[in-house]
Amino acid sequence: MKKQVKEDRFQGHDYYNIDALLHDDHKIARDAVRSWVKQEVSPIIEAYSDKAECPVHLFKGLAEIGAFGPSLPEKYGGGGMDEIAYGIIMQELERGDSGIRSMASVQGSLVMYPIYKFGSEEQRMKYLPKLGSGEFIGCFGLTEPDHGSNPSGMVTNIKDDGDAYILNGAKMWITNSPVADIAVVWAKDESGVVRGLIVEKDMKGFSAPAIHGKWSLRASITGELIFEDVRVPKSNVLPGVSGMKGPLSCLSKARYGIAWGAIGAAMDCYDSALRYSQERSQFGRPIGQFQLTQKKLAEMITEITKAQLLVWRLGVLANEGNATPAQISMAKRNNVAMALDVAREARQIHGGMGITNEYPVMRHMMNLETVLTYEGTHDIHLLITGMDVTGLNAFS
Ligand code: TGC
Ligand code: FAD
Repeated sequence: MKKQVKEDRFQGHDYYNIDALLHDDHKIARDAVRSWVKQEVSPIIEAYSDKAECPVHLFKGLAEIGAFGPSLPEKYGGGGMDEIAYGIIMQELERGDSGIRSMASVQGSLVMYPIYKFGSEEQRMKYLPKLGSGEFIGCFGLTEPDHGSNPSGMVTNIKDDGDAYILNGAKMWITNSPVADIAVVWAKDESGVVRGLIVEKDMKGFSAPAIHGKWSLRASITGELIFEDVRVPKSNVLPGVSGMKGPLSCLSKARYGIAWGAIGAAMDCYDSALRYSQERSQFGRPIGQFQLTQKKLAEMITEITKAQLLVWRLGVLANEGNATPAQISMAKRNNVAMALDVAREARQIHGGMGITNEYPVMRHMMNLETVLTYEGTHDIHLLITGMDVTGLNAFS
């Protein structure tokens, strides 16, 4: 017999009436994405996570709701909205699943953004409309097998060959790579300067095998990028940037979205735990009546509220063009760790049921282990804050 899909009873939580700080456009975007997630993601996400498969059919729907590059100009396939709208959309997607938010983060912030920001007009017009509409899937290759937290040590390289470059090397842990049509790849030129290239899937010598065996982000597909003498036309090099500033600027854009996204996962765990605490009885009363359960729930909503205020202010700064990379690091680190703590506490409130896929908490908890690591680990972001406040660099 086919298993009945449980109804998604999620309700948003806004303890400090942060809604009053939002514009109508923000609330419209939030409500539209929330109902899309209830309709398209919640009914299938446990099954896709269970079989460790990416629901690639959702790329088109994500495009239709404007999840790819919400704050990029409409002319270039974006949504033409502000940074707060971008954040709220990521929050609602990650409420569904971190892997679904990842699909949007990579496409919008790590592929469309560098082509928009650093690409030629020809590159923009060739790739951005197709990426924005979901016709093309993109991926972002920075991390290498031996260079994760320290991407500037990368060994992937390009050598001049007339009207093209010859690309060699390998990238590791690349979201969407096995299903991608194009990859934005960061490689060193013969002078050791980092350049960005757009590599197309059919280029000879390029392959993107999948990585299997993940216990986290199971509904997201992850792979490698392998380049064996790939001839990349010079017209595919991003002309507008050289050096680590290129990839790191993209990371700032994506980390900002993750700072919002993590709140979505936390809210879903809190919402499920709150409802469970009211519906589940032990010792003749709802478990929510026990002080120890109330302590967990009270601390969860306190931390969620603090995180909401943090990203709201960060969003205002981002809209003014004043959010610094270090401020973004602080928010990414704080909010992802907060969400993981909330997921762990919510798991306890659900008792044994918390480890099953009847409830979303264990899936969020496992996903958040990746989110804590990618886009800069928890400790790397701490060191970025440390460097910002002391002026002393712990990395060199
Ligand atoms: P450093 O010497 O500090 O800086 C080089 C240049 O870049 C500038 N910069 C930034 N610009 C924008 N945003 C940022 N976040 C920036 N950080 C630095 C900087 O001002 C400088 O500019 P200029 O003009 O002086 O040249 O660079 P470094 O190589 O020493 O970097 C240090 C460190 C450790 C902070 C950096 O390497 C780092 O952040 N490491 C973490 C690696 C990381 O986050 N990898 C993520 C890979 S992508 C990913 O995980 C995608 S998952 C997607 C998904 O599925 O959702
Ligand atoms: P390492 O850098 O080897 O770190 C291992 C440990 O050492 C960590 O705890 C780290 O904090 C610690 N450490 C390292 N250096 C220091 C230091 N100086 N001081 C203190 N502690 C330190 N990358 C991409 O380019 N594109 C993608 O699309 C992408 N998607 C991903 C999807 C998934 C599912 C995962 C798991 C990763 C993805 N990544 C992607 C890679 C991700 O960004 C890296 O995993 C991350 O940056 C950490 O690198 P690493 O795994 O090599 O760990």
